[in-house]
Amino acid sequence: MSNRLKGKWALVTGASSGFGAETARQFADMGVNLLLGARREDRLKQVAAECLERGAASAHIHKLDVADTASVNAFVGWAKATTCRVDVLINNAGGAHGVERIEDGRDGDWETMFQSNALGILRVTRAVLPLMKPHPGGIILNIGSIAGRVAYEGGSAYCASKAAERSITKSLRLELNGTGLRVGTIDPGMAETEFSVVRLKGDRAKADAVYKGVTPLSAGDVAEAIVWSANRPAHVCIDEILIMCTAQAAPYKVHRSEG
Ligand code: NDP
Ligand code: 8X3
Repeated sequence: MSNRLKGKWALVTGASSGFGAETARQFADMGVNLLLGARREDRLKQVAAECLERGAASAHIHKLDVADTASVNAFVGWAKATTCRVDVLINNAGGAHGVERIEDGRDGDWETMFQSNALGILRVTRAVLPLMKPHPGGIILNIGSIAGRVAYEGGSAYCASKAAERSITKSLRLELNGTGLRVGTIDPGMAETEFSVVRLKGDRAKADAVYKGVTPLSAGDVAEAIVWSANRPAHVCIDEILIMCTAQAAPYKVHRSEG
């Protein structure tokens, strides 16, 4: 496979674990310069060290809370002081909080999901675009979910926040038409990361049960789809990828083996 990413600058949000960390590692394998953000700086440091070992051209980290405009602007100001360009933006930061039905839902959970999964993408994209527009051929990939396409019980706010991601991606694709910048969404189904531990408020046993009897996607599987999309030639835009493990045919249709 041709490596069109060597020496390019990639900014990854939510790079401290899961898809974001693995995407950073796979970009590192291709000799990319990395700008990595998340709230847990200790974890970012660890990921950056691994990326340098794996061949990243450079790996820079800075604290980022995508739910806070001031934090996003400070992060992008730092990125601008580090480099004059961003070629690849991966809007990955986010997650789910709670599995309650609407009648039992909590304001805090709903607000957190919309802040990170929907408004976070808007904030980060607005701030980063000036670093991308002078460089046609760049790409913005937002991380959506099967949940943004199919609603399920107990997922109302999460599904809605990912449906918002889908609409934001489509609007951005239209707005950037003619600039040479590409825009797409990568929509995974169930993948074993810290996602379920976060969603289930740290209950590890319940989180493990989500994947019982299934071989779910790994962070590596999803990162491969992200990196492959980013590595297409400049005239090719992968608008969307829906990626699920073989055992999952829909959010609520998962075949589990016994034992
Ligand atoms: P993880 O929990 O492993 O990773 C989530 C990442 O997002 C962490 O790096 C976390 O960093 C970061 N993050 C969360 N909130 C914020 C915030 N406010 N500001 C900055 N960073 C933030 O889960 P995944 O890797 O699975 O999730 C990544 C994305 O993929 C999410 O958008 C999720 O909704 C989506 N997704 C996940 C699926 C799955 O089944 N795993 C399937 C489909 C989509 P930190 O806490 O350090 O800030
Ligand atoms: C995460 C996948 O099916 O839990 O976005 O909503 S699912």
